[in-house]
Amino acid sequence: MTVQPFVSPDLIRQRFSKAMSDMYREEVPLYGALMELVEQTNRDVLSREPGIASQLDSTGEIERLHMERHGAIRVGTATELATLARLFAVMGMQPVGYYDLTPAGVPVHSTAFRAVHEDALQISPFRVFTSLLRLELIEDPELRAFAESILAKRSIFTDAALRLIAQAETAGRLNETESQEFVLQALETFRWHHSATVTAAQYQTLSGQHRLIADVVAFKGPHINHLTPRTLDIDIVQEQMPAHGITPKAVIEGPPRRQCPILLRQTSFKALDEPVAFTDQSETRGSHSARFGEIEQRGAALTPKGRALYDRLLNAARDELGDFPNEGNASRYNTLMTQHFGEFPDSVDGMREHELAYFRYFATEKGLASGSLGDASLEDLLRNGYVKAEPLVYEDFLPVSAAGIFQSNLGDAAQAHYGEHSNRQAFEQALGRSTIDELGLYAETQRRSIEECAKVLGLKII
Ligand code: OOG
Ligand code: NI
Repeated sequence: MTVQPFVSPDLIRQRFSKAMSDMYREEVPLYGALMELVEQTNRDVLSREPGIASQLDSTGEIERLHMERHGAIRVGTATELATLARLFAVMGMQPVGYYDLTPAGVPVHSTAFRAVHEDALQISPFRVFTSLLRLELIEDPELRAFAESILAKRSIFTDAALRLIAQAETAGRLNETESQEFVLQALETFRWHHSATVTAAQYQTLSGQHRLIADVVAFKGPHINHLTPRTLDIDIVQEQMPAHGITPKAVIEGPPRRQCPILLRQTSFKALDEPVAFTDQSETRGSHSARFGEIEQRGAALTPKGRALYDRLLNAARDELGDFPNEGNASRYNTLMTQHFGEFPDSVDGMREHELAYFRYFATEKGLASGSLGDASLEDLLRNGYVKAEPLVYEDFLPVSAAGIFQSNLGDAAQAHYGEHSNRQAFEQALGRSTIDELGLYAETQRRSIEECAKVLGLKII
């Protein structure tokens, strides 16, 4: 008997991300059209702007760009969330961050499953924004009990997936055959189902409470609701979407356009109406809209100070707008954002000087060729061109933007008022573990890059 080699969790994640993308492209052809538009735009940007190309080259991001994407799902129970955490762990994905969407009228709280080390992110940066429905926010006790009973009956994982998760946990890893089977079985959880688990009337009642509740409760599983490729110029994609038969949402979420991109900018196209069969129908005579398309542009991860500045400027622009951004006020919103963000330094040096962003430091050719450098400080090394700083890419999400993405797909009618209900503790209890603080991860990556510079330049400390 030949012994099969084990497959690393990073490689399983890379394969899973590809399998998911292939499945979604087949199910939602507009996603394929969007991917082509993004690929073309990225090619154009790289050939037009050699500065961006060489920056992405030096950080290694150029190699992950074509496979970079995130998805999103919504689950209904604590057990579903906890089992998902175990499934994602097989692929080296940990829950990072806590997002409360209730202030924006969406009855969920969320985390992002993703790889946490820069080396692992380099192999596959695949992330899944995962939301847990907060049934306790349904006011009508009868409806809440009904939703709970429907959810209690479903099992969103195949038996083989559960067996392979348990095996990966006991053995510590999976071999080649098991990994291939795992990818196929895990994919089943995210598949779209044309048949609902409730009658047409029950669907209407759930949807009447909140469209999101119907989306989670009325189906067999947490269908992936979008997959998002990463573009190097989101304004171009936004502008060109209509010519490709894709209608974008009114505004791009996140910071305005800048020389030095920060955090995350996102736009999406509206969810499609898709035929479904309710349990009292023999054919697909009903319809449900859940699945949409989104694109993102990623920039620098911000320090707590940078993030506080971002939040302040975003809130100031939104307060001045006086309403949610929409078709009618989009151009005023963009103007206000640009005006307010004039206060945010827009250069690598400016952001470093004010400690607004995290950076990765790389020894330069000059540094490597320089022989003994004595006791140089990081600032000395930078000034003399022995080391260079590149902004560390933001790997996470933004709650206000996420709410905007949810809302553009749920329609304005879906805006409910839940007040402030942040409950990280309840979320983590459901998850079965704590979520990881993303800021700590960025600080560690930055520190490791400084240590690496010290090592290759032969310095004890910098
Ligand atoms: C998730 C929406 C949030 C993002 O990229 O911020 C999101 C959802 O609709 O389930 O995907
Ligand atoms: Ni998204």
